[in-house]
Order: sequence, then C-alpha cells, then structure tokens
Amino acid sequence: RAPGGADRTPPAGGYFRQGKWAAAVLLGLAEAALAGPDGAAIYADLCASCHAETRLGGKGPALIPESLGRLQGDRLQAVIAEGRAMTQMPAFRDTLRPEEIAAVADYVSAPLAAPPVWDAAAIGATREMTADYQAASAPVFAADPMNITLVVETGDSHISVLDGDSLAVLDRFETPFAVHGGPKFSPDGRYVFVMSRDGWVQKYDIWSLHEVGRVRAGLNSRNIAMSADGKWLAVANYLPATLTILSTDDLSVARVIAVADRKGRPSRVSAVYQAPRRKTFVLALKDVPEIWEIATSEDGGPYSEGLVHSNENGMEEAMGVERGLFARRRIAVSAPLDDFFFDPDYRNLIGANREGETGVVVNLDVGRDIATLPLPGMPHLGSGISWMRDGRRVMAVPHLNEGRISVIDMQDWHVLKVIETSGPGFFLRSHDGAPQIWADVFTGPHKGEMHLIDKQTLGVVKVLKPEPGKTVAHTEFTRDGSKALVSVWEQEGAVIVYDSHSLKELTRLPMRKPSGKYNVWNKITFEDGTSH
Ligand code: DHE
Repeated sequence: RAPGGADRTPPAGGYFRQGKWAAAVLLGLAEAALAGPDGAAIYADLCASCHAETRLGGKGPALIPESLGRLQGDRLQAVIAEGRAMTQMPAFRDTLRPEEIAAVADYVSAPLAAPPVWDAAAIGATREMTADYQAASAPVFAADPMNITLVVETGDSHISVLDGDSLAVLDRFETPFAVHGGPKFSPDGRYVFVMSRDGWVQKYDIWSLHEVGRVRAGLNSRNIAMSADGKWLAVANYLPATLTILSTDDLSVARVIAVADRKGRPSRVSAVYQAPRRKTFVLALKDVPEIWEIATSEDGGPYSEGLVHSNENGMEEAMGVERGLFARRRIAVSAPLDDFFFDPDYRNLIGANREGETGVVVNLDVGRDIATLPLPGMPHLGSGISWMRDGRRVMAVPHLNEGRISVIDMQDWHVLKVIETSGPGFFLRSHDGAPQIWADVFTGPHKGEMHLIDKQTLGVVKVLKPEPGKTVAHTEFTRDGSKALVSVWEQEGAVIVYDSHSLKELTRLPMRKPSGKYNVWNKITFEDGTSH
C-alpha cells in the first residue's frame, strides 16, 4: 500500500519533472518506513476474510480487545506466527516479518473507533437454522437419556456426547470457537444450549444427535441461563452492555435489554443465573452497584408469588411501573458484585466484591444485603457447591488466588472452616451419591493435583496426582454419582473416569483439551454438588 492515502496517479511528464510532488512522495515513503508496517492494511489483506472487516468475527473469532482478554503482546504475536492447532488459523511466520506480525497484533489490540451496534435486527440476521435437521420422535440411541454426559473439548471446538453408563461416544459435534460456562439443558433434558465467548448460542437436540441452529446473541458474552419453564434463554453480554433474551424454541430474539443504572451509566453483565422458585433471571452487573431480577413469567414472577416485599428498592416495580414478562427489578448494593452462588430456595445470594476480599449476602425477598463475610483471595462463587452436613446446609467455594477452600454455614453465614490445599483451584464438584468433594488445583507448582475432601469431617482424605505437571481439572459425576469424570485439560488430553467410592481409576477416554463436563440428570435436577 502506498503511504499517505493520496491519489497515486503519476503526474503528467513523470515524477522527476514534478520536483515538488516527487519530494512529497519520497517524504511520505520515508515517513511510512519510519512508522513501520501498516497493521490495518495487513489485516485487510490476510485476516479480514475470516475475522471480518469490522473485526467482529466471522468464521474466526472477533479480534477486539474485549474478546482478546489476556491474549496480548508476545502471546498474541505467537498465535499469529504459529497459528492455532486444530483450527483453521494458519501460521503466518513464513508470510509476515516479525515487525509486520507486531503491527497487526497492535492493530487488533486497539479499541474499535465506534462502539458496534448489536441490536435485535443484527442478532436476528445471524440466525441459521440447520437445513437437514428433523426432530426425532424418540431418542435415536438405546442409552439412558438422563445419564447423557457432554464433554466440552476446547482443543478443537467440539462436544462429545457420552453414554454415562457404557461411556461410549454417541456423537461428536462442532461448536463455535471458545465455548465458556456451563451449557444449559431444557427442563426435560432433551435440548442443550451452548455459548461461546464470541456470543454464539448453539441449540443441539440430544435425542436426534443433531444441531438445531445457532445465533450470535452478543459480541462478547459471559454465560447463559434458561428460564424455569424452559421458554427463554438469557445471554449475559459484555459487548454491547446488554442482556439478550432468545426464544428457546427457534432462537429468535424476544428482547434485547440495555443494561444501565438509573442515571444511564451502562454496565457489562458479568453473569446471568436462573432462579427457578422466583421465576426470574438474576443478573450480576460488573460496572454499577445493582443486581437485576428479570421476570420470566407473564404474571411478573416474584411479585405474583408474594416473594418480594415492598421496600425502597422493590417499590418502583411493585407499584406497577414494570410488571409482566421481562419486568425488571433493581436491587441496590453498596458496590458492584459479580459471580453469585444461591441458596437452594433462591431466597439469598452470595456475591463477591471486586477486590475479591469480601463475600456479601443479599436477601432477594427484601432486596438488600444482610451479611458480609471475609473471603480473601478471589473467591470463585460461580463454582460454589452446597450440601447437608449435620442437619445444616453448608457451601464451599474455591479461591482463584490462594490454595484454600472456604466452607460457609448457610444458616448464619459464617465461615465454618478454611481448608488448605496445595494451590489455587477453579472448580468444585460433588454428588449426593459421592462421599467427597473433588477440588482441583488449576495454577502454581502443584497444578494438576485433585483434593478429595470428606463432606462431613471436611478433612482432605486423598490427593490424586494422575498427570504431574499437567492441568487436571473440573469433575462431573454420572447420574447416580458412582463415577467421577475428570479432565486432563491438555491438547492431547483425556477424561479420566474414577470409581467415586474406591477412588480407583477405571478408564481414560482420549479427548482434545476437555474442559467442562455436564450430566443431564445432575443439571436438570439441580443435584446437590453441581454448580449452575
Ligand atoms: Fe469461567 C463457568 C466466569 C475464566 C472455564 N465462569 C463460569 C461461570 C462464570 C465464569 C460466571 C458460571 C457461568 C455458567 O456456567 O453459567 N470464568 C469466569 C471469569 O470471570 C473468569 C475468571 C475470567 C474470564 O476470562 O472470563 C473465567 N473460565 C475461565 C477460564 O479461564 C476457564 C478455566 C477456561 C475457559 O474455557 O475459558 C473457564 N468457566 C469455565 C467452565 C465453566 C465456567 C468450564 C463451567 C463450570 C461448570 O461446572 O458449570
């Protein structure tokens, strides 16, 4: 590309007769040489066909700061140079010089000139329903449909559909790139909805072993939640600052709700959760000190159920300003809270403050915080689990920055015990049919160690080290809790299947960087020991 962007037609008589013009061109060339390669031009030539001229993604993911997250500087340049294994992202080290790779990395790391519009029309235009999909009238397999377990394989963007009894892979389907958070099952366990960080939502029919369709509900999204009646799927978005509500039936857009406080200050949505008893979605907001509740029934959810007591926060809606389907209730909190855990009847939630030092308990019925408790070291409440111990309900939560698990009494919200582990963990899981909590170590020198903690004594009974030095994380159980499935979270990885009582390894299923695993029964029955 010629520098300066001006008309490049040579003047009549040639460059050298037109001394001034030629000098200007030479000056432009010298400036361009000093300025270095043009990242935008390289992007347009080599990247836009997959990632789109707008950088909002196409066949490849969006290349904007909101989506790249921690993929910056040298790490980003390495991906451009080396490509990504098992994807269509090629290696550019033989096509581009290092300074050209650096220029294109800088270009995609810069914010977009104007915030992109991603409204109902834009979302609707991305909706693709699978042409050859036909709904089966009964499962096309003999396996127990309630014991199907999905394994998300992020290594090559697929999901394996496992028979939880025989452990056979019934299907392996392609997902959008970078699936994050738990897929959500319809209440009957037939359909599953999967979300990618680029905002794609995919619907898959487990009975038919077939994709139903997909739609891009956001540009940079966090997670999804399904309404208790199975009709609506909410998508929490960072970009734009919205909550998208889709019809689960055909993935059409039911509502796009702009998220902002009363003064109009927009907020990213950190996460959205289903609160079945309340017939609402509950939203964690990243940038403003409010929690939102959105009704998912025509009668306005918690108001009709008498769950919301009139007070300063709930009054606006209780007085009839907002009622009915998708009515919103704002609950003011002292500081933004993200990442929630709920008690089983969804009366209280516990959230973490941004500094990751304090847990705040908010009673949703009265709409205000009722307790705080010390939780230093970035508690990961989204991974919390709860169970009954000595007749009292307790919950446990791992910490992302410290090798500890906090156990909290949910009656009076005090920290019952802090269990030391060999390093910071990401996920906790258990099951009614399993005696222990399975707690991974995700980072640090002891990465890959799995702590088994007795649910009654709260003591560590065993530390499994199946693949020293490798990431071993995230556990899911079969329907009856008899087997525990653990990911060896590596490109050439595996799911290790353990007997949850003898703790013996039963088998290994080779998988490509398996991350989360989700059993239909455990998820649709809200089995004790599972996360959202
Ligand atoms: Fe997650 C669940 C937030 C980074 C893998 N993660 C969740 C949920 C939230 C969340 C709110 C619960 C939503 C749900 O399932 O509906 N995750 C965050 C973050 O804020 C954080 C720390 C930073 C970020 O980049 O977003 C984060 N998460 C990660 C990862 O780096 C992980 C390990 C790899 C990845 O795939 O991105 C990761 N998160 C997961 C998984 C779940 C999850 C596998 C579902 C767990 C489950 O058992 O339900």
